[in-house]
Amino acid sequence: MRALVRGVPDSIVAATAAEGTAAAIEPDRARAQHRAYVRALRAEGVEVIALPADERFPDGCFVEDTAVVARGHALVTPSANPQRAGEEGAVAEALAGAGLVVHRMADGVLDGGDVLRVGERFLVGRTARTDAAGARALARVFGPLGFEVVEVAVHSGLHLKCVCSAPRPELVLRAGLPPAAVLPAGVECLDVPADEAYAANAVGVGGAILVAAGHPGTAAALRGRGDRVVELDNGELRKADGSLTCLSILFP
Ligand code: CIR
Repeated sequence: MRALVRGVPDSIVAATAAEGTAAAIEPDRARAQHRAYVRALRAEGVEVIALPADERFPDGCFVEDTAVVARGHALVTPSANPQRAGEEGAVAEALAGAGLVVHRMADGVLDGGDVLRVGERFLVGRTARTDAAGARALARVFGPLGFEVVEVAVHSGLHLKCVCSAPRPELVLRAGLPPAAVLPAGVECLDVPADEAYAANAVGVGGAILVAAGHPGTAAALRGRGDRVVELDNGELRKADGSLTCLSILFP
């Protein structure tokens, strides 16, 4: 497995944050948390491709939003957030350098944080960041590669994956969404405790699941099922509405 990540700039204090909390970020602490995330990926055998921080992009470390990757192809996705315009340039170059076929969108917007891959299906959240044209672009690129694209209405929050993830292909961790009806047969849902919605965003790598620290119910539920859980403090990046999946683009 490989992971593309991007460093945390000092300008992260100007990152977009719904609650206006980014200004309270301590960049050095955020960088330390980001380094711990990268160390955890490496510890699970992931080869990390690290782009340097770019001060022009306060939200740049949240690389997940800039591309969707599967089966050797990458769809590079422009953001509806004007402050994030241009982030995708260096990401596209790096993905092409890693040997992926890179596709661009002719129109529309999409954030990777709205795209949940579950097996051969992409669930795409319709949010302020992802429109119908974005969802169509996803289907255009990944349909011929064997994927089905299913839209999911998201009525609150930034992205679909703020409340769910698929840390293993047959396991969806969720806090409300997605509805079970949109999941492929054989996929199991694990609902996180009501007061641990943030922990529904977890990363499966190697033999482990990376979970945001401070969510003991979620960690215990996963451990109880036999999963190895690595807890990571993501508190500074969370102040900019970041979660764990958003810090990397994972591909074989
Ligand atoms: C933004 O508003 O775009 C960033 N501050 C946070 C992006 C988080 N992305 C993600 O969870 N996929």
